[in-house]
Amino acid sequence: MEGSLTARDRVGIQDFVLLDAYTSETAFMDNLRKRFNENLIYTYIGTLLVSVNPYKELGIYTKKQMDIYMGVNFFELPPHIFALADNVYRTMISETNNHFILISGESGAGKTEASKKVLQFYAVCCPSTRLLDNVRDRLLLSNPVLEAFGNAKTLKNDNSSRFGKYMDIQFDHQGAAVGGHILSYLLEKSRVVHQNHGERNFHIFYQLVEGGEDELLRWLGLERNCQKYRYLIQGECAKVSSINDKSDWKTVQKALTIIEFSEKDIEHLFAIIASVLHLGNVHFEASAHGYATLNSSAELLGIPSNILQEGLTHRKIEAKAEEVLSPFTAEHAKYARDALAKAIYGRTFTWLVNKINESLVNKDSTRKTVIGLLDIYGFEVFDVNSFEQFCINFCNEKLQQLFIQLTLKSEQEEYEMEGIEWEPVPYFNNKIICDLVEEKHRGIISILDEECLRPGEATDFTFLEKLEEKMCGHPHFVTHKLADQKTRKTLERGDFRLLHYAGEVTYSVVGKFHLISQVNCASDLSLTRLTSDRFDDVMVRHQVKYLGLMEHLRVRRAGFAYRRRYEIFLKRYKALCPDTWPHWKGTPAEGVQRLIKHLGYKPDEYKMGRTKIFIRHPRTLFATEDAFEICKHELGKAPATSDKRR
Ligand code: AD9
Ligand code: MG
Repeated sequence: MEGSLTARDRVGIQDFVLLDAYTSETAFMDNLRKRFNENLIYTYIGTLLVSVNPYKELGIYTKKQMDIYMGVNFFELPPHIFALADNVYRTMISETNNHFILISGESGAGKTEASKKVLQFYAVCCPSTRLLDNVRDRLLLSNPVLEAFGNAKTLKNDNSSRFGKYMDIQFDHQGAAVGGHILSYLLEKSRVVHQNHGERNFHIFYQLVEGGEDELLRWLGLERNCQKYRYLIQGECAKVSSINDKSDWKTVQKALTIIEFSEKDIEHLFAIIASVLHLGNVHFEASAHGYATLNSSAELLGIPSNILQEGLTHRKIEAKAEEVLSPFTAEHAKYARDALAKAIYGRTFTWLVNKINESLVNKDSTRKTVIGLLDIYGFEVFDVNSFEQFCINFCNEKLQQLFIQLTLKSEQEEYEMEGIEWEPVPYFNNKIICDLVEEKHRGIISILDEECLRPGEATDFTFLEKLEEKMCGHPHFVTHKLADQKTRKTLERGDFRLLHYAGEVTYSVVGKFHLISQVNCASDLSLTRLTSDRFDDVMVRHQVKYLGLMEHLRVRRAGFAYRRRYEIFLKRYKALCPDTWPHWKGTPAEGVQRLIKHLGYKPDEYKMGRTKIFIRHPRTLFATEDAFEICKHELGKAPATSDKRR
């Protein structure tokens, strides 16, 4: 399909490993751009899939496409997320071990969409019975529910994940999906009470107000007007053209029913969501209106309103055997109100995930294997970055560390272990930044913990001073004092800067990392808005760099696309050589040597390790695999095996 020279020139190369100028970032970018212009958004680096977000429907995720990719050799068809999903699935079945798919990239890169495509592929392509159809539907429908409660419009993405999600899909020994489990991380609770300009609260609030039935809204004491609710209009963009809150509300309702939320559960759920909206409207002058909304909130939460009022406006001090109530200032009371709203929403989200998990439990206790899908929110840099960005970016830092461990590091270690001659490829190991954040007693988190244990004494600035004292001289930490020398960019007094693997981020400690209200001007918005049909050079280049794709390519290129233990390789292909068929008496390594000599492998195409054969290019293996298929077909004498790929 992409074989002829002209086609190659036009659509680029589908696997970067075959790129002639493989060390040049320009050639890498050219190839990505060429392919993108032909609507080819996927490219391989060996078994790693690189995807460029097209921001438009390409018609490449149909059932027909799924059928094309099902059970076909990974490198035989143009790169696709379905090829990756299929490859992982077949390998899981043939090797009966667990696998996971790690999706990485900046906010808006397409991680969540990719994870949904993988799930859809399994839902359609795995064998199923009537009983299991239930599990399949619930797995699929957990998505719109979690997205309604955990996603929001941000400046970067109209459907940005504001929590991390790890999903296990469990399969039985026949490969049917029999259950699942979801872990959620780091829900961005601060969004419930505050949104930056141009951003929204979680989708579910707008869905309820726009789409909720009249009767329901009446019962919840809500008006059909987002502008009436303080928590919904901080970003001044309650309406988003790409989002239809009304129809999304219907989808979520249907999904909740199929996941088997009872009517009571659903009632409670929306009573709590509405109570948060009412809470947001509580203000602390004793006006009649203020108390009315407080009463609505208390009623929906099922607590007496005087208790709620007291809790929001007073601090309880325990002195000797007595409890004394001391009144808050209005400012403190607002803080208490927002803290309560965040806590309520956070707990509701946890409850929701638990309920979904109950419905995904695999009732059959027989042995199962798992494919894990990790989709977290991407690396974030705003004008003002708070504790939440710090957590998100640290999470991405750890993910990058895992990626390095699994690809660059383990690949090179395997060559060493197998005694394969190898010129190590240098790469940036971000462990130094992970340590800076998480090291016991010395990392930023430990120092923050210590400071939090000194209430009354510790302030934002004592925290910053401690950081400066302990981190001084660290190559990835910049204080405002050193900012000029190191990066030539100044920092405010309450800031520190981390040089992350993905770029520099300045964090503000004011309010000890509390969210700082920030107003972005409208021009910032149009800068950040992404459009289809445009290959954004700067953005793509940045990600190629920070995901370490060039290093990855160098390791792959210098390395071997395929490796297999001698006994497994011999077992599969021994019918191709009269000396090894039907039985080989010598060692498996000798058998493989004899076999590949017979097949005509050239010396630069392979290497013999201690326990495995390493094959440089997929095409060598394809030729062997084709010969095997013909042999199996024509002679009917090949060993029986269900796995086409290996
Ligand atoms: V964030 O870190 O959660 O803010 P993601 O998850 O990386 O981010 P997402 O998958 O939500 O990004 O993609 C953003 C938008 O890009 C989607 O809403 C789609 O409009 C668009 N998108 C993403 N992938 C594809 C695709 N394969 N085809 C077409 C796509 N559009
Ligand atoms: Mg996402």
